[in-house]
Amino acid sequence: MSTIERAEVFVASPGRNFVTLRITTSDGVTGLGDATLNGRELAVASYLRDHVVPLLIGRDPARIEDIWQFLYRGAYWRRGPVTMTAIAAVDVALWDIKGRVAGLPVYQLLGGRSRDAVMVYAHASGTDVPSLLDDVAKFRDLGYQAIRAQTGVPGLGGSYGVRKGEVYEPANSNLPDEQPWSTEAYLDFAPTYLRAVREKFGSAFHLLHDVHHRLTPIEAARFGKSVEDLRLFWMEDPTPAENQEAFRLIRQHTTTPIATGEILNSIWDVKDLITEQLIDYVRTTVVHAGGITHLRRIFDLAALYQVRTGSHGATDLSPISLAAAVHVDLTVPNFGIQEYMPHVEQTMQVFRTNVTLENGMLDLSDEPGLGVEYDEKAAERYPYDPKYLPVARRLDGSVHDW
Ligand code: KDG
Ligand code: MG
Repeated sequence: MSTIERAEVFVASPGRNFVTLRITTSDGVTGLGDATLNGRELAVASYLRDHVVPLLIGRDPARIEDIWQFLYRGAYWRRGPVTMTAIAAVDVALWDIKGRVAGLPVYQLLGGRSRDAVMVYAHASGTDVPSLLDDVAKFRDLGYQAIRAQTGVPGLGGSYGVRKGEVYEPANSNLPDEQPWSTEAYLDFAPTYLRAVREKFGSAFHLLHDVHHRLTPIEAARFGKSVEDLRLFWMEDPTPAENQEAFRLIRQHTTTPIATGEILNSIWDVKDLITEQLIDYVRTTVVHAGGITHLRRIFDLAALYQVRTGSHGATDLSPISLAAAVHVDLTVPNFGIQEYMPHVEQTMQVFRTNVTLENGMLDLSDEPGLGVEYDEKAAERYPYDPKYLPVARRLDGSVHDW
């Protein structure tokens, strides 16, 4: 029987920080898992190195479900982003190994294709309305069928979701960058720029918007109502995810579809949102919600309630996670959309993948496993570079949700 012989954790910063797990079996087969938790990378690296790797050595890599249960139930202290990201890295690496051993891409092991390719949404942003409209035009001309629109709010420096240069990188500072926030200004401004996008481009593509946990339930209800005629594909994270009752109130007031889940980590975190049909899209990911094994479970539950998938896919998810997401997205019956932001060149020197983008759709070729290689030597050129995500403060100086 083949056993797990080695599990190594790499922390590197090829363009941004990534934590990568590589599991090697006694037959010399390797599998890769992403363990990146933006701004808290070393917590997951230590969880893996100090508490998980010793448990893996000698186990049968084919027993993915059993290893998942062992790491989850066996830890006693359950859930949470650090634990679930560490378990995800192991799970994804084991699916990679299973595919390589079988000589099949992971999506074949998951039941094969339900679709030919995976629709993604691009991130258009600007510092003001004209620059946002130029950016939207750029993505439309590149063939994207869905575009998320964000701009800074006038009079407030810096806001989530706005790119500086080619890539959006929110973890931008050695200590948190404290950014001002005014809900009143946002609520006045955001509907006007979303309207400007529809007025200029019509309904030629799906339009998305991320509220990034900034509103109270009644504010979110008002926002959703005020943009109903714009037919958003979704409004994302209207309120902080902890208060799930909030979604009930929002639902009572608006038909704008709701997406949430990028910071939720388990099926228990999304159970009520799904079973009470309080959301339309669940945004949990392979990397932060326990890997392929657990994400499939969440998506199957969602399918029962006509909730579709819309996995998080910002650049702080490594190319391993993007590939794993595409394998899952290709197979699940209730796929909705996949978030996609291209990684920078340094990142792609370290992670080589077979994921392709054409007409706003992702696909991958039939290499066994996930189809990703990690170049350890190249990664050594990019040492860890600690960075924090920003913190938002209201204009009176008090802390707001970022
Ligand atoms: O690390 C935080 C980012 O992944 C997050 O701010 C991006 O909200 C985000 C999104 O929808 O991509
Ligand atoms: Mg988001």
